[in-house]
Parts: sequence; C-alpha cells; structure tokens
Amino acid sequence: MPRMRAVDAAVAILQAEGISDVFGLPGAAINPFYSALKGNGTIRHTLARHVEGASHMAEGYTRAQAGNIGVCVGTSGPAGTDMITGLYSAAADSIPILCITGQAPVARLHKEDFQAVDIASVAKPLTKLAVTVLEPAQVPGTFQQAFHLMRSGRPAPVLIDLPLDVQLGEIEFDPDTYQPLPVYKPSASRAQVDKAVDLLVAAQRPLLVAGGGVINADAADLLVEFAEITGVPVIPTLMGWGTIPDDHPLMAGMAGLQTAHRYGNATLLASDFVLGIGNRWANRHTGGLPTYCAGRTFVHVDIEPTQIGRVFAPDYGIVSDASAALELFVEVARERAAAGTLPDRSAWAGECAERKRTLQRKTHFENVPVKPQRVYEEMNRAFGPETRYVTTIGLSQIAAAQFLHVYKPRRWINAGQAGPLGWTLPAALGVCVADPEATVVALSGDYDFQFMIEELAVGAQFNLPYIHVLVNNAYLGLIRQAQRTFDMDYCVQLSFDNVNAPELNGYGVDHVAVAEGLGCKAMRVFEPDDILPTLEQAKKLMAEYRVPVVVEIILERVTNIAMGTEIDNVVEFEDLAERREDAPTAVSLLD
Ligand SMILES: Cc1ncc(C[n+]2csc(CCOP(=O)(O)OP(=O)(O)O)c2C)c(N)n1
Ligand SMILES: [Mg+2]
Repeated sequence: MPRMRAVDAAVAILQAEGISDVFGLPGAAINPFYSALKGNGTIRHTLARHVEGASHMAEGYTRAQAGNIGVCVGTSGPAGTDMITGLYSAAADSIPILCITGQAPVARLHKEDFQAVDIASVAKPLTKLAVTVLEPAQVPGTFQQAFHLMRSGRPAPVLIDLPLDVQLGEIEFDPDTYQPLPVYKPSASRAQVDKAVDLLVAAQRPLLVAGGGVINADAADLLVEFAEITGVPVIPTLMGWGTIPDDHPLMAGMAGLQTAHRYGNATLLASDFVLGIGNRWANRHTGGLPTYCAGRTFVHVDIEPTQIGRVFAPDYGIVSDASAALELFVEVARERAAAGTLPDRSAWAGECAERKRTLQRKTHFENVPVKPQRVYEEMNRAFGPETRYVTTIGLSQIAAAQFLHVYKPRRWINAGQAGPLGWTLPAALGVCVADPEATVVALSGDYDFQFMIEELAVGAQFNLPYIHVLVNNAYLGLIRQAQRTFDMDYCVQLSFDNVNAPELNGYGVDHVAVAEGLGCKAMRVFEPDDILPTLEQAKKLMAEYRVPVVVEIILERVTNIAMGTEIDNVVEFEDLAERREDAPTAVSLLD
C-alpha cells in the first residue's frame, strides 16, 4: 500500500474527483497542502488577492459548467473567516464549493494558538459538512464524503479544516483504486407526475415557474420540451433565467418585486395554476404571499424534501431532482398529446405573448449623463446569446435583469439570494478560468466594483480576459432609492472631488486609473452614442492584451428603477415603450 502524507492523499482525491483548478492563497498553516499541490502537478492554482475573492472565484467556477466544483483554499484564522461570505452566497443559491483551510496543530486547538479559530463551528450553518479533521487517516474519507455531499440532493458547500500535524501525518492510501461515492438524487414517481399533470390539465391559465434547480440539474432542454408539448408558458426565476430563451414564444417574462418584467408580473397575476420546478418561492419573486397565491393552485417540485411547504403549503408537492422529474413530465405529456387529452393552450399563450409585446419598458434615452436603461440597450446590441453575464446586486443588477437578454442556462450568473457586494469581479474571474473561450461580461455598480477591485490584478496576472461594464452613479444607488421611504439621502453618496482627476466632475474614484494601475485596460464613456463603439473597442483590447477590460459609463446620479412591495404594485418611474424606437432591442417588438 502506498504510504504518503494525508495532504498528498487529499490532493490525489481532488484529482480523482475531477478537480483541475483551485483558487486561494497560501499561509504557514496550509503550506503542507500547497506542497502536495506542487507535488501532484495536475491542478492549476489561481492566486487571489483577498481570500473572500478566492471563495467567489470558486463559486463562479462552479456555476459556469454543469458538474464543476470550485475549490478555494486558505490558511488558518482570518483566511477561513474571509471565506465565510463565499460559503454563505454559495449555500444561499444551492451552489457547491469546497473550502479547504489550514489550522493550528490538534494539540494546540484549545490554547488560543496563533490564528486558531474554530472555523468549522463558524461555517456550520452555511455548509453540508464543516469539519476539523483530527486524525490523518480520516482525511481521505472526509474528502470522499465531501464530494458525495456536494453532489447529492440540494447542492451546497463543504468546509474541510486541516490542522498542520494532520496534513503532515503519514497514512496508507491507494489513489489507483479510489472511487467517488455514489451520488444520491431523489426521483419523482410516475404516479406523482401523473397527478401533477392532472392538476395542470384541469387549470385554465397554467404557468411553469423554472428555478435554479433546473440549471443545477442541467435540465433546461427538458423544461422547454415539456412547455412546448403542453403549450404552457414559462416564468423563469432570477436563478432560472436562461432555462428558456428570452425570445422563445413561451417565455412569459420574470415575475417579482425588482428583477422582473412588467409582462411577467401581469401574466403571473392572470394565471390560475403554477407548477414550480427547482425553485424556492424567494420573497423577491413572490412578494406578499396573499397576492402571489390568491386564486392559484400550486404544485412544487424540489430536490430537498424540507423545501416543500417551507414558504407556503402547495396543493401538491413532489420531492425530485429537476431532471428526473422533467423526464417523466415529458413522457407523460407526450403520451397525453398522442392520446389527444391535452387541452389547447394557444389562446392563453397568445394572451401572455400579447402582454410581452405591449408591456415593454422604454430603454432609448438620449440623456447626458447617460440613463442606465440605455446602457443595457447597447449591451444587447454588443453581446450575443453566448455571452456569460456575471453580476451581484444594486440598481445595476436590477436594471440588468429588467433589460438584458439571456438565451441559455449559465449565461446569467448572479448571486441571487445573498447579494454580497464585491462578488461580481472575482466570480467573473472564476467563470473565465472555467470557460476560457467564453465571452464573459461582468456588470457592477461603482460600489460593487470598489469592494473587491484588487482582484483585477488576478485577471491581469493570469491572463483572464473579460469585459467589466461599470455603471457609475457615484451612489449606493439601490440604498439611495430605498431611503426615499425615510425621506433621506444619508451616507449613500460616493461622490467627492478627486484632487487627481478634476475631469470626473465630482464622481470621486478614478476607476480607470485604478484599473490601469492593476494591469488592466480601461475606458470611460460619457455619451450614450459612445457606449457601443467603446464596447466594441473593449472586445478588441481583450483579445489583444488578454487582460480584463473595464468600460466605465458615467450615469446620471439619480435614476429610480421600477420596484415595489407586491407584484401587483411595482412602481414604474419611466414610460412604457410605445413605439419600436423606444425599446429597439426588446425581444418582443411592438410592431
Ligand atoms: C456586503 C454588503 N453590504 C451592503 C449591502 C447592501 N447594498 C445593496 S446594493 C448597495 C449599493 C450598491 O451600490 P452600487 O454597487 O454602486 O450599485 P447601484 O445601486 O448604485 O447601481 C448596498 C450598500 C450588500 N448587498 N452587501
Ligand atoms: Mg452606484
């Protein structure tokens, strides 16, 4: 039996489980693991500038491709605590990442040793397993179990904390005969799906709500097939955006309080039945439950048994992986279509399509400074259906969801539930590592961009080219808008007179100078007609220099974006598009 250090076994298992990349930064307590990485030689390491950045890179990496698991590595103490936000955002959106931390030697764990923190306890509520391994011989089993857990049921992160002496301990381990544990995914039964289809058939105005679980299960094609056979329109959630292309006739729009379309909410309110698959009835999707639920029958399919009934009691619940369920839904629908027992939904689908045609928001503004709506119109022109958008939170993210177009799964990569500022930049780098051929376009407000701006150096060092659209209103815009309720504009201004950059006219930070200082290319735009040519120029610079390219667009300081507290009272601040010229890139044209 080969004898080796526990860390060498750990790295051999990473390799056997298909890991080709890790994100992190070394420290004394994790150096043995780094020596094993070096010895193994098959795993690339991307050196983050902040450990939180490494955790978001890992999440972006997981989200880019079905089957990927991002791995982030840090030393003991503050490295682990820095990655807690990454564990939270991954857990909140059901994304598996593996976080590996160094730790003080076992015998000193209770002695308040230098940088010894009980990271396993800190991480517990955010992970499926968070453990400080106390015996070197338990290291292989712990890593094996970690992959089993991350891939089974509802995906979630795992943290493995390795004391220095445990890493160095010698064990017997045979990498050649190692095999991953079987993955557990519950499947719907035929009887359950028949019953759900009975309820759908009995409805007059049914909808499908497709959540991130459909993307996690790589089941978007099955979803679209089921929608097409039954003729039932689809409302994707924010996490499910891309499961059905935006320009598909049965794509009925997103519903919700912020990241929603006017036609999506109107269609949801007009429906009498909702079949939710792989979704969790997020409160920013439902708004108030009495409004959301009134007069509607609900069927809920989810992989996690305890999700059924968590937010409200559905009329019928099925515990299943989205792919397993949708295979049966398609089978049942095909049989019923052949038997002629599926109702004709064309009138209802036509009404939904008419709302999509007539309830488009206006995007074509000529104002200087630029209005944000215009930015997304130009992005729609510049970027094609393969583009992978990455963003986090803010007015920028909300408006992006209202105005951008997404056509495929994993093309909208967004920290939906946790929304940690700063996530965008490192997550985009993780996507670049996972899919070097992709066109990756990150979108940040100025504050989100400033949160983890140092990670730009990682993109420059490791040649991870992507375009970062930075919409600068010199405001914590979303919070400014939220403060209207309190009639204040307090502690939300990012504007100041930059003594080094008077041409910014009080917009504060010179993002172009910072980005260039970190080794990236950067351009600034003041005029709406310059946005498209600058994005085109950014593509060229990206190809030429193989580094991140920042396109900063100076926005008007105050723009309120449509949002509300109920899906039937979303407040609109701009006009509806009345002519095609008002929203030239809208998917469903007015004429
Ligand atoms: C770590 C963290 N702190 C605070 C918030 C609350 N928050 C949400 S959006 C936002 C302002 C974002 O400003 P910016 O990135 O410039 O985007 P804008 O809304 O102006 O488009 C804040 C402070 C958060 N999401 N994450
Ligand atoms: Mg801002």
